[in-house]
Amino acid sequence: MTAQPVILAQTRAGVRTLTLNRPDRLNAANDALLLTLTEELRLADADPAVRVVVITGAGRGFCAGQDLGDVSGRDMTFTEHLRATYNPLIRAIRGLSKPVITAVNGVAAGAGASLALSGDIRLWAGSASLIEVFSNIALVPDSGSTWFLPRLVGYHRAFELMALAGRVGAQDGLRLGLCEHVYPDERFADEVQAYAERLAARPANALKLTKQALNFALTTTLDQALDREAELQQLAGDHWEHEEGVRAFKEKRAPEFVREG
Ligand code: LHQ
Repeated sequence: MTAQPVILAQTRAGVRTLTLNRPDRLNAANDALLLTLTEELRLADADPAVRVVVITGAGRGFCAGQDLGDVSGRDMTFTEHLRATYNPLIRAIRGLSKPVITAVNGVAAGAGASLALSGDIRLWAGSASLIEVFSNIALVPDSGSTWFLPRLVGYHRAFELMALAGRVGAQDGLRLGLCEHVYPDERFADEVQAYAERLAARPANALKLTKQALNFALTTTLDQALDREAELQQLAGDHWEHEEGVRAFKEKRAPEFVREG
């Protein structure tokens, strides 16, 4: 019997979809899944045919966090394990030069919740939910949850969600700003693909620089953000996409930001 790949990958219309594929464990993460996903992100970043990356889960779950039945990480300390697997994954997503959509098709728990929050765009199915489940097993939130969540909901709501490990359903997720859109389960995959294709038609260089600018601004002063904007605007303004955008505006037509080669 051939083992199932832990990550399924396919590209359609400039959209690279990476599917966590351990559905009988709600896509709980083992080292193979984490390392393969990180490597797939590196490949997607380097592939000019890929303009947007989608991360989603197979079956009824998105990702239930660390596989608690998998002891392969336990020859390392917790610190070593996080530094070797989860941290490079979250850094790869935040540092990717292309937009990453986390398409949360079901429950996202523990490090799976961190993964769900790490996308540039977060789309949830109606049956999706998020649980900062760590305190149920007396652990500290990791894989970026302590950074993402208070920035989205403030310290106090973040602390409550972490301390009580409450389940946030899709409508509350939308209200709290944990996702941008919620789509019905039966249309979810199609809606995600359509959204991703819309993003793929946008100016890739400008989006890459926008991501850089926002990531920088999130941890800096207004003064420094203004300086960085001025530098990045030069890079955007010197790019053919800008010329095309202005020409299209003057010619009263839609800009064409996708070029072969
Ligand atoms: C699972 C898991 C799972 C294995 C469901 N593992 N099998 C980083 C580095 C180092 C160390 C530690 O941690 C970390 C970061 C972390 O992520 S810590 C947090 C680890 N995750 C959890 O504690 C979540 C545990 N799972 C749950 O609380 C529930 O399964 C949730 C709330 C996610 C979903 O509940 P249900 O929808 O009721 O599903 P279920 O519990 O029936 O799960 C379905 C199956 O998936 C079941 O297996 P079975 O053979 O009985 O059908 C579960 O055992 C399995 N599963 N999560 N993390």
